[in-house]
Amino acid sequence: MYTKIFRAVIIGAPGSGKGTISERIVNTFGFLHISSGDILRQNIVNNTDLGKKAKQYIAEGQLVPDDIVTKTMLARITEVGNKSYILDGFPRNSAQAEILSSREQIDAVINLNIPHDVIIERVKNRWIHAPSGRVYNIGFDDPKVPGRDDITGDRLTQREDDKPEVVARRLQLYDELMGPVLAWYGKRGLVTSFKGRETKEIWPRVERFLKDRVNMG
Ligand code: G5P
Ligand code: MG
Repeated sequence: MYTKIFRAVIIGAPGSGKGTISERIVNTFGFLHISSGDILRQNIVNNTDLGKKAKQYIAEGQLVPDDIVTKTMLARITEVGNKSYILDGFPRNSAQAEILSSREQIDAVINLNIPHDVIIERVKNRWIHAPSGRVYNIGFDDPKVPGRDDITGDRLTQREDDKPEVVARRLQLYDELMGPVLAWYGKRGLVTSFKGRETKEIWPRVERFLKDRVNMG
């Protein structure tokens, strides 16, 4: 058991490995993973009002309007209550960062710094099981049976926003909007950056970083 609640934000470009690293944090430290993209995609699969509103923005690589996402994410954080968590995909711009900081005390910002050429190659090979959100990658994290989800055997699909032209837009938007957010957290001494080309070199450093900070009860 961890005695202190630890609230972390993970930041990184599309395809930088936020989901992959978060999953390892969940398995090693027992944090909850709160991913705005996963929540939005789940709502699209379930065809909820939120899903219907978000679908087109996501397909085009644009941000879903702030008010909708912020409301959803703050509600999820409230629901989680007093538990350690890792926030992935939120905040996504300065307005969201300010609202979050007015509500929550963030302990650390983990910044994944992966070169764009690596990212472009990775997302071409990303396959997902949309109903569950499970993610695979050909050559890195292959499904047991090619093209099929490990658990259900359902056919895998590619994310609508992983088309090359949409990825280019997402990367550009990321640089534009997240530069100021990183600077804002940086000024408060919260950012630790992890630079590299592969998760296998990044993860041990993130694990060490958290082990040094998270109090073990
Ligand atoms: P998301 O869902 O937040 P992005 O664009 O921030 O999407 P994404 O694409 O989910 O981020 P990731 O989680 O950083 O990427 O990366 P990942 O899935 O872990 O890894 C990418 C792939 O590489 C995977 O297939 C993985 O298996 C593989 N991989 C990992 N490590 C390695 C490695 O070492 N080697 C190799 N070969 N492969 C590896 O947001 C989506 C959309 O939702 C909306 C927006 O429209 C956004 O575009 N949205 C919001 N809108 C407004 N405000 C918000 N706060 C919003 N949040 C989401
Ligand atoms: Mg992700």
